[in-house]
Amino acid sequence: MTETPTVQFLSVEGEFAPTESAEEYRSYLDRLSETDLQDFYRKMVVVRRFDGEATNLQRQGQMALWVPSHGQEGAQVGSAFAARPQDHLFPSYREHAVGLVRGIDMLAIVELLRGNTHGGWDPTDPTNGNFHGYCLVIGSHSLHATGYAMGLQRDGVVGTGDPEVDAAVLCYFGDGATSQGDVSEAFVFSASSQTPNVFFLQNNQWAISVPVSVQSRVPLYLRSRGFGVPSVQIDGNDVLASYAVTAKALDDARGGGGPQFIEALTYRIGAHTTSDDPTKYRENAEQEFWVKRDPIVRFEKYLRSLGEGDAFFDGVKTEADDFAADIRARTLVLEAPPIGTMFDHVYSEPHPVMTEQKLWLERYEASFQEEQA
Ligand SMILES: Cc1ncc(C[n+]2csc(CCOP(=O)(O)OP(=O)(O)O)c2C)c(N)n1
Repeated sequence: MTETPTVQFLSVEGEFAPTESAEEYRSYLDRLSETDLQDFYRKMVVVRRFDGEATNLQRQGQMALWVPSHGQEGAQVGSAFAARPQDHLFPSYREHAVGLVRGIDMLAIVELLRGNTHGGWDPTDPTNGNFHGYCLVIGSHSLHATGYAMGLQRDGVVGTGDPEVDAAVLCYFGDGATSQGDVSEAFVFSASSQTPNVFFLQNNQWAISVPVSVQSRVPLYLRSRGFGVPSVQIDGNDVLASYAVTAKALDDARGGGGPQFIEALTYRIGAHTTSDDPTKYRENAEQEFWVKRDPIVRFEKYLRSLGEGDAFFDGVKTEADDFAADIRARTLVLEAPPIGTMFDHVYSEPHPVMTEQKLWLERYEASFQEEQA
């Protein structure tokens, strides 16, 4: 197995300094206008602010759990911008920035983690940008994504040569997910059928408390090659690398070139979830190393070198604060759903055991009112 160097356009200091391996992707950056670059920055800042507000809301008892995305904005925003409207995106549960780029109402993620809804948003609603539901069962959605891509193939919307018609599937998962059999099976099926899949791994270095060095003896991007799925490793904290490499992979997949695998090297700056305490298993020095590679700070330096000034950055900050305030206000007025709805989606058809359990719960709840009377 030959290792190839990591694709990177922006140095840690935010200077445009493409690595040799980035040259192949350089022309993809020509597609970007100044407004696009501003939007990359805007989305990264807004989602980080949203993420912070959601964490605060969890701490104030508005949600049982929050899953932070702080640090992974570069990988997510770049790759999501690379997708075309007709592409389908399958997230795991940390892809808040991808959801934002695809246009979902971010309150839906809060509602999901607050237990107000079972899915959060409807992926078949055209306003949700083909952004599929969050999936907490690690790696399982890689098979859903592969099945969906097989469906696109059979619908004849792959390799027609018409860029408005051809579609691909972009599937996100973490380093821990690559240890699941489901991901290996997804590689087998996508390689066998040459499906239009792009698998996007955010290697944030930890699967809760298990470091990537324990999870794999080889760099993770080499995994898929044994299945016949070509792969690239990128600097996941470089939004430009994430955009360009994903754009090419999606173009190839839509054109009938078969599946592709991208490993984005990034870092989960905070805790795995608000229930986790990384100080129990992580060294501060490691975190500091990654904080210096912050995707937002780096991209801001780059934009400033292009001539972007304070007015733009101040405007984005205000926008992000307003966004967070809106999410907070709308969260605080959410009402709990009727308790029985938890039984409604276990089976697609009515099921006698569910009906019985629902009735039991209703009687149980009513018994408190009887006691009070
Ligand atoms: C099938 C399955 N096994 C175990 C878990 C418990 N679990 C939740 S998150 C997680 C770690 C996942 O790590 P990774 O795939 O790297 O994603 P990250 O959370 O770091 O983004 C585990 C083991 C689960 N949700 N599903």
